[in-house]
Order: sequence, then C-alpha cells, then structure tokens
Amino acid sequence: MLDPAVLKELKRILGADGVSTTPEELVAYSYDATQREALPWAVARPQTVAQVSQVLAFANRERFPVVPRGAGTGMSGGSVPTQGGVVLSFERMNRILEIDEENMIAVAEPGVVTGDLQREVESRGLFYPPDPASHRFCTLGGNVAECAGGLRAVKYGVTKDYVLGLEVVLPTGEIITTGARTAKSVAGYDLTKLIVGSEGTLGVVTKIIVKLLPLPESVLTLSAFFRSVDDAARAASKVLASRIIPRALELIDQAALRAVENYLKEDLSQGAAAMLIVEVDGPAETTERESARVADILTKAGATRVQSADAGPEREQLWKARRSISPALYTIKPKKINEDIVVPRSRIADILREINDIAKHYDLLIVNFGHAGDGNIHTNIMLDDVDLPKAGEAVKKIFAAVLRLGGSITGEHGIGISKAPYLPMELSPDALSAMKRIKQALDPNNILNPGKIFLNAE
Ligand code: 2HG
Ligand code: ZN
Repeated sequence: MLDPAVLKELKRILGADGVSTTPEELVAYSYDATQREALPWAVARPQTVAQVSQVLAFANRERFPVVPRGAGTGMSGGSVPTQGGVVLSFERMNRILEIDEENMIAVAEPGVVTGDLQREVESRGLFYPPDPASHRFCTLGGNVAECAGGLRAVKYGVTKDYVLGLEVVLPTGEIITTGARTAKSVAGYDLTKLIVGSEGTLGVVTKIIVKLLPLPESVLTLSAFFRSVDDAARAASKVLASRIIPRALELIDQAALRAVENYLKEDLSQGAAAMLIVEVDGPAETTERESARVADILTKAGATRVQSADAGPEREQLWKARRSISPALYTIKPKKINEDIVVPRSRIADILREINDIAKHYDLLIVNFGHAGDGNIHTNIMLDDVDLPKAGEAVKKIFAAVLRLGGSITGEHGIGISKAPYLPMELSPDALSAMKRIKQALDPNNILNPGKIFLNAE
C-alpha cells in the first residue's frame, strides 16, 4: 500500500499533476495485452530524466517496486505491476528530439509511438524498419525493453539491430549513457545490448538513439492461398531457401483467417485454408524480378491462387487485416494464451504439425499465424480460462518440441510473467544464475520491475 509520506515525496518530485492514485487510473495502468492484471499503488508520469532518477533513488531507499510502462501493448505481462508499487508511465516523455539526416540517426524519448517515428522519418526519405504489429500504439521505450520484432524482421532485423545508444537510469538512480551516435563503437561492455530486451528489469530507458536506413525505393506485395497450412509453411521455407530475402513473409492459418474476416467483415481469402503474405522491397527493377520469382515459387509449391496487392489502399488493407489478427482473436477468447515460439526457418512445417498433434491430444483449439519468415509463429491457445491445467501441459509440450527443433520459446514478446515458469526449459541453471547475478549487481534491492523473467530472483 502507498504510504502517505511516499505519495507526498512523489508529488514533490513530479508535481501534483505527475502522480495519480484515483481508482480509475490505477485500473487503466493495471494490465497489458496479456490481460493479466494487478493494481499499482500509484502512477507516476515523469517529464525529465532527473525526475526518473529521483523516483528510482527514492524507491531504492524506501524499497518499493517501480514498473516502467509504455503503451501497455506488451504480450508477456512485462508492464503489469504484479507486486504493486509505482507504475512509471512515459506518456509525457514522447518527443522526437532529433532526426539527423546526414548521419541517418534519430533520437527520441521512450514515449514516442513507433508508428509516429516511422512516419516522420519516412517523410524525409528515411526508414526505421522495426515494425511491431501494434506500431500505431506501441512506444519505442516498450520496443526497446522487449526488443520488439515485427513484420519486417525477416529482412531488417529487430529493435536491437537499430539501437545505437541509450540514456538509462539505473535502479539505484544513477543516469548513464550507453553506446554512441556513431556507426561503430566498442568502448567497454555493450550495455546497450544488455538493456535492450531486458524487459525493464535492469534500467529505465529515458532516451533512445536509433540508426535509420534510406527508404526503399519500391515495395511489392503478394498474397498466396493454400489448401492446407502445411502447404503454406513448406512454401514459405521454399521462398526463404531461394536466396531472396523478402521484407515480410507472414503466414495465417484457417482459424486466424476466419477470425479476422469476421472481425473486419471482409472476405480476404475466399475460404482458403491458409495464406501467405510476401513483400519485397528495393529498387524497382529488383522488386519486379523478385516478386515474379516469388510468385513462381509459391505456385510451384501448391498455391491455389497468387495475387499482387495494388500499391495503395489494397496493400494497406491487407496489412491492416494482418495486424488485426491479434485483436480479432481477443474478441473471440479474451483469455487466450498467446505464444511466440521461434524455430529455424526450415522447420516451420514440422513445428506446425507437432502443434496440431498437441492440439488434438488435448482437444484444444490452437490458432497459428505470424512471422514465418523468421520461423516465429504466434501460437494462440483459444481458452475461456487460462488456468485450465491441460493448457499449461500443452504449452509445455509445445515448448519442448520447439527446443527439440533448435528453437526458442520467445521470439519477440519476452518472458515477462507469462513465460517465467518455462524459462528453465531453455536456459541452463548456470546461464540463469549468470543473468540473476547481473540483475542483483544493478538492482541490489530488486525494486525495478520485480517478479519478471525469473520466477524468483535468488
Ligand atoms: C503480431 O505479430 C503480434 O500480430 C501479436 O506479435 C501476436 O497476438 C499475438 O499472438
Ligand atoms: Zn508478432
């Protein structure tokens, strides 16, 4: 519970309008996209790094939890204040501070919405490739915390591949900068890479320097329909093996197709059992050549229909549908469990077959879609009750299959709270212990986002 003296000090640091404790606001900051919830004691909205530093130094002295939060679109419970404490929300630190066109970098505060940065740099002929499905809402700070991936990772990589440097407040209140504004820097340990993907447990990011690329000259998008998800998965692996790297290669199974078609009241697939969306980019002559080859590979691999999306509204509509799958599935089963397993790209069909067997064995509806180009599949177990014992068993079996195939239990959503029980399946006790020692060194009193990643911090 919030001690009145703590509240008074928070108001002194942040100003009265920088702290909320009304029940409505506490509820609004109690959950993320996993739909898990826990009420914070207060919500703090800093405007400066100095305020963040003072809040953390104070929390470290008084030993209360601080949970950093962007837009709450995370999918593993990373921003849910499971042990109460103060949610540190970055909605008032949402400025793009600089776009340096000559050096092709941008500097932004953590509360900037990813899509806003993308649009802003694109208007100057530049490109910020990381593209989480929630780009219209999610924030850069959250993307950095989780090392978000997204739709273009197959060609361009994920958030960590673009972050050159950070300003970070350590759990004990010190403000440090990591990395540099340059294309290269090997000065000391790579703390930037350590912080990116640390799920808000090692430091609070207050400024982000990202590298930008030239905006690709042209983009071509294809959709292909299949008689089975197995055909689609094998076709995806064939495209990848052809030495063409599309900028996106997404797979959608039948249940996901039906869900999004109902949600958008639109017939995308005319009853197909699976769909791939493939997008290539680059100079116009290259994209034309590559898309023709991709179309040929897809047809030979059994596509019943391959069509290209018109560059304007048709292409936008296609991506809108893809980005709407997750919300569409939530409308059917708000308590679904969603995983983001990743396997070597050549094993997509194998893992989908194993998941299908597991679904049958436990009599569960499991929906699959996602970033086939990365081998990263969003496996959604459609349930009314996440605590159903057979769901937990099915998840364990799926993870065991993923690891057997040489994969990882999470490609882009992070461990958070939802996957913490399963992390020891992937990491050795020594690897886990090394991670916990890093956490203890930086956060000796375990005040920053406690209870995340590890089931217990010792
Ligand atoms: C996506 O790619 C997101 O759409 C959400 O990562 C995935 O809801 C999901 O399982
Ligand atoms: Zn995704």
